[in-house]
Amino acid sequence: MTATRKHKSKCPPLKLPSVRTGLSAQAIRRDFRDNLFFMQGRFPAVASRNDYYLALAYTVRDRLLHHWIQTAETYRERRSRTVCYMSAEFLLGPHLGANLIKLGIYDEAAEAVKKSGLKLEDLLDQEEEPGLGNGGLGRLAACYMDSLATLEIPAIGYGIRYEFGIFDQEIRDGWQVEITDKWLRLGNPWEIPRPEVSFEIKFGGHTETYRDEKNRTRARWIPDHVVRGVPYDTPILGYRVNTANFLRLWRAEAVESFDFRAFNTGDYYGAVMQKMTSENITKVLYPNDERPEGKRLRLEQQYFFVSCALQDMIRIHLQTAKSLKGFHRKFAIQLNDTHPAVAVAELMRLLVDEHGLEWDEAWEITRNTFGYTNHTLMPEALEKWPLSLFAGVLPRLLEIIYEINSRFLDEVRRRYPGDNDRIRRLSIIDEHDDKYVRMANLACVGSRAVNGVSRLHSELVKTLLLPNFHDFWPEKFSNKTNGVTPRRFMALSNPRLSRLITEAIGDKWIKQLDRLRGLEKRLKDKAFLHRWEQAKLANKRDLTQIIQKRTGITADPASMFDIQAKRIHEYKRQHLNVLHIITLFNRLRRDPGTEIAPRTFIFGGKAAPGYDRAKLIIKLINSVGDAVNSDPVVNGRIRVVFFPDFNVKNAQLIYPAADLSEQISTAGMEASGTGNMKFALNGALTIGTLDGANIEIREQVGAENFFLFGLTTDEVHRHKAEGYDPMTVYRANDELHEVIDMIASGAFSPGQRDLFQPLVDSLLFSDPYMVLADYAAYVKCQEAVDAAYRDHKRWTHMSVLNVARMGHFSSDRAIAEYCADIWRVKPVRIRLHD
Ligand code: F58
Repeated sequence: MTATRKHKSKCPPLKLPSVRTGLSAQAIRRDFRDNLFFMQGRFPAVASRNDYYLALAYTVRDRLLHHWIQTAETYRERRSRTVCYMSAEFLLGPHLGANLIKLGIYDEAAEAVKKSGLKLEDLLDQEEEPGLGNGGLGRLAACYMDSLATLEIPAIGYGIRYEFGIFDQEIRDGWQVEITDKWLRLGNPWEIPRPEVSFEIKFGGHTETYRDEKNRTRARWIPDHVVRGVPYDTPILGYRVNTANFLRLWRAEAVESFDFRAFNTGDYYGAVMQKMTSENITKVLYPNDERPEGKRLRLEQQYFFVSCALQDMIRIHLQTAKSLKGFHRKFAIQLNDTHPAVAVAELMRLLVDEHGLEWDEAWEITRNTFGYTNHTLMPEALEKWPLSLFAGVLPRLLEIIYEINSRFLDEVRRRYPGDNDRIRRLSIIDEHDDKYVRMANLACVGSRAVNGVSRLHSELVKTLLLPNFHDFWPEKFSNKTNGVTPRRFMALSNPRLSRLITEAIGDKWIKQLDRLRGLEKRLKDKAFLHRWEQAKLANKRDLTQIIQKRTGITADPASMFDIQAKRIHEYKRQHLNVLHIITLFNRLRRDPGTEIAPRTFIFGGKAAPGYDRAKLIIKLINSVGDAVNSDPVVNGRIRVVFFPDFNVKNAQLIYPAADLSEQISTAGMEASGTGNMKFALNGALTIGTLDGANIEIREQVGAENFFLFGLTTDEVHRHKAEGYDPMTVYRANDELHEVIDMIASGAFSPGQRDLFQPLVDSLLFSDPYMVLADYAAYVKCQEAVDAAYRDHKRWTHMSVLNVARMGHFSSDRAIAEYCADIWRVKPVRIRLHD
């Protein structure tokens, strides 16, 4: 029985005003002022905007804690089965606005701060977002945490508390410049450190065997270095429910006893160094597209957070259970790609070495605990660790992986006697040239379920990526098409459209996105359609102002906003978009009377710091922009904008203002995409290839409401097999020829003729992403887009239909599928008592 209830039974409850939990504007205002005083130690005359932001954030956090404590208590009493989402990245975005929406107190908070002479928007803007992820994979983890809480599923997110998240991007002279992200500089009111729940993590050293008290041979790991993992918890509230789950991120610290050893020998600086190296583990997020090989620190990061998380889960389990036998019934762990896959071996180590279970029993638990989600087919992104590196950092884990592998390969041999090639392909150890640990193989062997993130991708996982595993365990494989949260990406970021939708169909759509279908009944309602257009226009006006402020470029809100915002990568083909822009540029200059709908081409996205060609694409976009934006003949009919620093906060401004969403990856290369969903949900139409979730989006919204072009996955593969020659395509298409020649001749790089040569050469001599092959179809499809946009009524109609039919792409639907098919977990209703 809880302390509060004990208290209640003894004496009647005190009639206290709901300090720290009240939801009225008045209660919020009172606590806001209190927090300014007691948390920030400020009075209004000297308080900074950040003080006010923090005071409001604490006011909201108090309300979250109320939910959180009730949730934790209920889960504990009920011994609820819990989902643990393990991910090296959580790209959360700012918390304040999202929490206000979820608590249903956005307007009340706005009123409360207004009474203090402040604007809620300014305080929201003050929040530095936690950029603890690179892109889609990290953002998906954040959307899933939101949906888990909203669906009232007991869940914990486990990850890394990077001190420096993804870099901030500035554009100087058209080039990307990376600036260190310092998200913690002004404090983080959303996290609560829990130093009392910390764990020690071993690294390096060697192993030895010994005999235990039952005379069993056991292994012991003697590390040469131990690091402490300290958790920082961030509550994750569900939408209009009482559930508050949490994200537990681990920070690395030095272990004192090790410091003492150095101190005792008088090695003061050695001790300080030890502290610094320990803390390094969680210093910085690795940007993607850097090959994992040789990245010792990254392997250390992965093992560090995974071991902390598993030790924490064991601790939680043993609070209410006598043994670890039922661990897999208490927890379902999802591995967000292979970054946490070392967990398979670590759980075995903890169960066998630390908790004395027999191998078979431990393996039964382990392989019934994990699920593995794959997010990429790109061979260079498949994680593998050189054996020597792995052995040096995690010697005991490597022994365990060998044992898992040897037992697994015995099973394979029994099923396919003499098939040594198959054994080589399935082995967790790659012995081709250098030796590696293949993390995807470890994840497959150690998981009950393996899934891809769109229908096409899940098929390709079965047929191309892991065909041998699919042969061996077909029942393990399934598809879970991604989804996005309508709370952040509609209700919060697009209040105009959200209000209109709510007026038309009520507000249940925010939790049951399928209800958007109700909008189809409004297709003949002229007033509604007019307001739809007005909402989009107002969003575009807002974005125009921001663009002006951040880039100096004046965009016309009446022009079509054609947007490609995502990481810069050759497979995503931002350069195909650029080739189209140059084509239009040439057409307008050749024939100044050419009639087109005015367009603003907007790009956003970061390139990995070490990915030179992606950085060159950014420079090309800006250089073409300079030429186009200043051309008197073009005269503003097309404009090009590179919006710097695409992150969650900026994304929330960009999606609502889009007319056209560019989803133009080479077929078979984008696992799913989630930006495609966010754009469409906000009323943009898509121009896209048959790739990732585009295929399902097109099916849902109707082929007639989607601009399709380009080769299919099969065609891409066939072309490549038949010896695709981009030069032939270049020679055969006059416009393409002209565009490429301009780039090559320095038309966009005056004084630096060869600047873009690496890009041109790659397109002409190999073109692995089939940019030239898809060029003509893309340009033609863009003509259809132009015609559709000029018919405003038709466009609006298509826009409404897109939104109305996007319900399937809610992360609530995706999470419900994971719950039913993989995790087998049920909701737990939380009741709030005062
Ligand atoms: C993305 N992967 C996929 N990886 O590219 C995208 O199609 C999909 O929609 C999304 O996952 C969610 O399923 C992705 O974002 C990374 O950023 C990795 C981070 C760690 C290093 C390697 C890339």
